[in-house]
Amino acid sequence: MTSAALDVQLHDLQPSADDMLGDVLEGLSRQPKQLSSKYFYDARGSRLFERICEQPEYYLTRAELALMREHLSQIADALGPEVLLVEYGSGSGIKTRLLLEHLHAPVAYMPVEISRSALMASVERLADDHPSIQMLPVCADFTQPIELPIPDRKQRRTVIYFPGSTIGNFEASQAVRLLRQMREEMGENGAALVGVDLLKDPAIIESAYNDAAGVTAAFTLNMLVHINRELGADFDVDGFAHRARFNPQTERIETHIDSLRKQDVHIEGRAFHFDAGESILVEYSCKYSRESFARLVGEAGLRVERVWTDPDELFSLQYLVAA
Ligand code: AVJ
Repeated sequence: MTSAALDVQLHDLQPSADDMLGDVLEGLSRQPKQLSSKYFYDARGSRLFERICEQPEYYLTRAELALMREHLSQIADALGPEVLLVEYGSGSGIKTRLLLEHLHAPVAYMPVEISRSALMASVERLADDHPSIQMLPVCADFTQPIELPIPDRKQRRTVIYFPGSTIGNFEASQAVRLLRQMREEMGENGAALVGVDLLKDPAIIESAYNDAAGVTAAFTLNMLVHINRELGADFDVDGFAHRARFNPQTERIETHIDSLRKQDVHIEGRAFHFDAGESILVEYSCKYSRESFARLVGEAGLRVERVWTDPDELFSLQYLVAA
């Protein structure tokens, strides 16, 4: 069997395996309790996230795809020919495919992803369909500064692609840090293409994180299932509930896991007490106006060159260059 995927060279920066036990013990010792949203994503969590994207209330994915389909030729023209496309996270397929198919002679596709298996799976799917685009998978934590490998053919410009409103998971100060790092990695002549969910009627936003079928609730509580399996904890999942509310002051969805009763949870011989109603903060999903995102970007030494949106202005794709 011959396959383009077999020739793909992995650029392994050997990201330090995250210390899940240390992290979880520390987060549950805080007041209020807090756990990182990265612990949603075991195999089941990733499947549940894909199902969230299909729920009628979760407009983000549909709106982002719609705006891309509508504006692809403009997007490709803005990026220009012979780009090195660097993606933060491994391309979940369809959006990345759309871009690669419409870009003008891209020199290489470089997903940066901490999970070696997710990284290689995504590249293998793309390699056979795009034999003329060099696949340069980088195993690394994209939140840390990285030295990008050099493609065989020299790029005219480096473009960092960060779709899906993942930027919304970062608090403002962290988001600025990440944008500054993007500016470093893309260079003076580079650009970034960032998917950003827009502020809108809070009822629409809240329902996206509280779908009627309960998929988001299952996704949220799966974090406890994941921690039980990975760390031998004894969370009684039925004793907790998902709660996602839009905070109008901070303009973000704040997702919590609430304890339904007074209870204790044990991890590695340590006990963590929960009062009835006590919660664990597990995720922020920040929403931006065009103005508030432009301000954020400005703090990172970037400026917004173009914004594409879907017809209902639910979601935006922001094209950023050095200020
Ligand atoms: C993948 C981070 C963009 O915040 O909307 C979806 C994750 N959480 N439903 C988001 C998520 C609950 C999602 N991001």
